[in-house]
Amino acid sequence: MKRTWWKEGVVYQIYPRSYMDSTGNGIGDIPGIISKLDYIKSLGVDIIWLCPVYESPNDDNGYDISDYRKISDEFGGDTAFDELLSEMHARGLKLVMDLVANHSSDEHRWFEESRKSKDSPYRDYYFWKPGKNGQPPNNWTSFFSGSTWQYDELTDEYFLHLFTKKQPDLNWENPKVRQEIYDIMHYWFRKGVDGFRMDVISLISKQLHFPDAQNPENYNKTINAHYANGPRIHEYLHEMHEEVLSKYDIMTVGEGPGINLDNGPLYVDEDRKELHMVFHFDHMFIDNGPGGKYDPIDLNFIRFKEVFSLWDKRLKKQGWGSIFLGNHDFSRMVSRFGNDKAFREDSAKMLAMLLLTMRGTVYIYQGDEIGMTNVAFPSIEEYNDVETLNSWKEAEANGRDMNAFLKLVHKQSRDNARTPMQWDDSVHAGFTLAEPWLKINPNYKTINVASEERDDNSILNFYRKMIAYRKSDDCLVYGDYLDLAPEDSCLFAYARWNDQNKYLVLLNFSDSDYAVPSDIDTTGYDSAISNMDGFNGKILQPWQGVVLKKQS
Ligand code: TEU
Repeated sequence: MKRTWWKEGVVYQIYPRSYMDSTGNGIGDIPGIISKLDYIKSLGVDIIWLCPVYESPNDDNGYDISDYRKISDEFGGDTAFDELLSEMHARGLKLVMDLVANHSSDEHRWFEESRKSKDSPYRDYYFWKPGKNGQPPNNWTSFFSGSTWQYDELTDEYFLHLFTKKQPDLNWENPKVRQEIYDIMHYWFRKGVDGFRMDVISLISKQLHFPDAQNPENYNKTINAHYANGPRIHEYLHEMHEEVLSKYDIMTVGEGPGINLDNGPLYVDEDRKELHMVFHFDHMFIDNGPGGKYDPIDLNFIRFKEVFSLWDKRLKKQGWGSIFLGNHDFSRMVSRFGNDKAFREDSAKMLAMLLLTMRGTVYIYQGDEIGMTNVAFPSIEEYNDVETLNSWKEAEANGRDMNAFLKLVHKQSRDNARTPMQWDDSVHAGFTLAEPWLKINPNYKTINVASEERDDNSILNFYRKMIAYRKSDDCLVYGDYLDLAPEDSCLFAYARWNDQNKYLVLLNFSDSDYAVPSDIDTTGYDSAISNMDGFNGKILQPWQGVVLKKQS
């Protein structure tokens, strides 16, 4: 297994709108991030992944880019970005940007030109099709509700948008489009950026005959059958590798629906020369029913563990994994996988133990290091996320019980992860002096960075301890992994080992004491780190995690 900085590094993800506002307009910005770099460094992380900061009309908060070479003025513009990069490098932190290349904004110059006429030299930068009997070209539905086709009167054709109608899909079949994207990547790499997280990269190659979906109501099936892993995806990524990625010492992590155990290695197998890592969603979509996230099912813990084991096994010889339990698109990790009521602190710490003892590169989402939780705004008016708002409209149109749907919004909305960072207990949580763009979670009076800084036993200080612990032995990064109790309904128990060391990790995912099964032999091990005091080798307290290290 080849050793590299991006395998050993711990990544901290920032959603810039919600991190820190320096100007007093209620919106987080880059100077705000710069003012928090010492805090970020103090966590012990090595890499920051910054969600999009480019110029954008913000229909989807930056995932709709109107100029790929310009940093949005709202975030501080190019000057602020250059300063961020140099301040980060001065502290030994690397910067990974978000590359959103499946689609642009409809306000990008390419699209504005493309719309103008069927003969525009930019027409083929996007997918334009005539309708069928006054209807869209096919029955595909967008990730964010409604048809994926938007009619445009000017030329009497429809254009494709897998996300909102302000996010038209780029046509990667067109070599000029690919070259444009490669040039943009060179531009940022030459500036010194250390990598890209590639947004929905699994969707860039399309099925050009645009077949109707057979089961449009089963959204996951449709994604796999028609949207993801198109026929030329690996050809494009290999080309991107040859033209751009191979020329720099950078890291890449591709994101995407439809990335699964069968095709995952095709993206990340080192010999294939495509990407370094992918974000798959097998554990993140685990509570989605056939109709998607607003048709939820109970979390199956055995399946949850199995996802980690299967992916580890699949990638151990052919690539490298990404370990994460939350990001800006999902509800808060402690609310989903832990217990954010009676055991918030314990379970948040235990989940940190899971993240930081798995094989793969670890990604920590802002706010998880202080145990931030889901929010439950009393009315839909207080939500901002376009996915949430569109799902709401669709549910209304379908005559669903809207009180029940509001409860689903509380559970599933992406805004759970987007409420501003809770820095202290002052007004607006120290995030801004103005009215914030999205309301602060009312629990900021008790859950905030300042109070956790003062408490040696806080979640924050536990994260620092756990990150340092992971880094104390690269067995925890590269060492082998085996689930020791895959059928156990409460316990996640696994071994990590290499030629020098061996660890047992025992995590009690329940609200009760739990006896370690007798076939897990802990003799000859010392308790090395735990999220709470006291472990007698036999009984784990509710949400207790322990890492045991074999005596040498
Ligand atoms: O997300 C891709 C994606 O798969 C999401 O649509 C996901 O299914 C959904 O958010 C789960 O609720 C990426 C970005 O991370 C997301 O923020 C963007 O909205 C989206 O792409 C479009 O660029």
